[in-house]
Amino acid sequence: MKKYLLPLLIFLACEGKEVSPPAPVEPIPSPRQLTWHELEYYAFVHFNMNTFSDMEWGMGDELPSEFNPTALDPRQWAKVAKEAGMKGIIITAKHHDGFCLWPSAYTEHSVKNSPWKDGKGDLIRELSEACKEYGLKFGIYYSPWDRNHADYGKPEYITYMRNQLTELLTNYGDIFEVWFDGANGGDGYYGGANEVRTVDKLTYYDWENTYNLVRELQPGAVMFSDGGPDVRWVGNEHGFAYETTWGNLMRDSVYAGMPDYPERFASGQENGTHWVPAESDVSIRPGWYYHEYEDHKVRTLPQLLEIYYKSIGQNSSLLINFPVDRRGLIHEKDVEQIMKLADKIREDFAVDLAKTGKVSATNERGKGFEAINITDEDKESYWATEDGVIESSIVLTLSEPTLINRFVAQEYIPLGQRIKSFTLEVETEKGWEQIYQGTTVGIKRILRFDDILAKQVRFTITDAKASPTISNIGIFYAPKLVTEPELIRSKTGEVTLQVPEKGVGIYYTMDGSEPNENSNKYENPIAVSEPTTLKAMAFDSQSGKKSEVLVRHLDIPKAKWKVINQDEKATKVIDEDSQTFWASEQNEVVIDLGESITINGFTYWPPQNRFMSGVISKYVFEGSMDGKSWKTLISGEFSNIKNNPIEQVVSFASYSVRFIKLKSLSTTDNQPASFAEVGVLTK
Ligand code: FUL
Repeated sequence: MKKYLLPLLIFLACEGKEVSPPAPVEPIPSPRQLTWHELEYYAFVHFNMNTFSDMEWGMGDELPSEFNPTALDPRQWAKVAKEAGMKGIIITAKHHDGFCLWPSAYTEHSVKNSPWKDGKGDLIRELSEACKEYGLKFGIYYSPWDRNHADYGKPEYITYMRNQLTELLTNYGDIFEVWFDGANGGDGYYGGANEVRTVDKLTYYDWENTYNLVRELQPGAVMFSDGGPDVRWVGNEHGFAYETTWGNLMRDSVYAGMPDYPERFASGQENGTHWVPAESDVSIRPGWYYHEYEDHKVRTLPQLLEIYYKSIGQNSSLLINFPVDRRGLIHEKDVEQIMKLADKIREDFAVDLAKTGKVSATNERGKGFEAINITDEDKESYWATEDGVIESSIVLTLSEPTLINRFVAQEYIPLGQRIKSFTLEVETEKGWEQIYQGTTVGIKRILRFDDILAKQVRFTITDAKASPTISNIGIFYAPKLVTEPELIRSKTGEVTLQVPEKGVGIYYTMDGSEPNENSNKYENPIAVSEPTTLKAMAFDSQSGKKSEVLVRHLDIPKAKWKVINQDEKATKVIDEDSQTFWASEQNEVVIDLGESITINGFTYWPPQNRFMSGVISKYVFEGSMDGKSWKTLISGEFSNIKNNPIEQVVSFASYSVRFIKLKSLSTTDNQPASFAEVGVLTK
């Protein structure tokens, strides 16, 4: 008996010893934030007055009678979101123009005075019920900025805002997220029907008490704004988080609508004091609201996939917006694209190769924290190292050499975000090769790399705040996509088409028909001398796979155009390249079209560089026959252009001109107006 005692004691000591979990690294997520993290992917819907006024930011003087959807069906929205794999919907209950989608008792500016359902409708109720029916969470977007309300800017408006929030948060069941938009017209560049322009965004809204109200009425809801308090803006409207993305934030230094927020806080902060994770918001079209002229600009599958990998794959949640159309439906094209994304994500992550291999680690904390926990289905089980052991590796040995190109890692975030840097190595026939070096991991990190035939994969944590904790690792092979052609046009009107992959053919049409592999094969640049719709696709004859179709409406060429301003760099305004720009000290650009032309609109690309100085927010567009006497053809504002610097398309009644002038009345940063590209519409 004695001879067995010692080994038995050793066995019990090793196997049975309870090991305590690693101490948390503060800050850590609250239970409501952990529930929210699970959602990962959900929908935004922008639908209200702007849908009917064709604007991005209404002025607040629109009439409720304009709100008149013909086939409104929130159940269609819920069905689409559900089938796309999204977990909830957030609706613009009130946008900057102040129009309310529910019959608020505190304003006349709502659905109750619209023709929709004879004023008896309540869209917030209908959508909340549709979400329930489809098993989706329901969230509310509420714009603090209000261009309609007469008290905006005064203390009375804060009472109004809280009364409305009380309506929204008590009458429609559980709310998972309250979205407070920080936009406020850029501090003085805009005006509205009734607003006073002098609010101090730091103090005016008395956020603390508004937050308390939301907590009291919906304790389970997270609140979103630039600075949280629970979820933060990712700092851009492209839907991209960053290589380094922390859940931590110096929350007390941030407030909603801070002008320098993107530069300072969008990535979070390694030493941030509070857990305020990132949410990436992006629209499926260039604008947030529906505009018919964007029907051919719905994001392509490669673009949507890029968004998926740069948001969910970089420690952020993803909020994709549907600009519901005037019927009150998610447009067919948007449905088609979001379903393609859903299918592709399913395809990319269909088989987890990590699950079929063997797992080992250079260090294990002990019982309950073994490496094997990273491949089980239980998100509560995780691998951890002993205290003080930071540099450590997980090795996954595949059952046979296998082609891979995706790697997923997830930290066990209830104990805080810990990893500061890591590497990924792959063992091939030729030995070990480092294929990735990165910084943060967080709730989920997805790495993409070229196809590689792997025998083993090694994930090494090279630096962390404390012993790392990993709840999941995955290895995948994502089949290739054929990317649609890119179109480049020269000043003379010539069009070049190109694709990144070699050996892929490009086919196009110029008569509006859908291109296929039997259409014109692109060989040399195409001369396009009049307004034309060009459609092109790429076809990989080896795999038989096709790209999506590129659709571009090309207007007249700029061959004869000359910029009149005396600065040789000014030609950048008409070089057909939106990446180059010119800043005008006179805050205007004057262009000679070389002949008299009937135009019915103009286009403006703001500068696309990182700092985007001189983005025009208010403009006047003039026309002239002789370059001396000018007529104003249209004036107005470019709404939301700072956060969403897309091409602006402005239409007006036809007019014959030889000269055009785009004049800036204000820019978003008070710097001289910058022009990346100016064009005209003639069709
Ligand atoms: C921005 C707003 O100004 C846009 O109109 C849109 O609602 C977007 C989601 O947030 O700040």
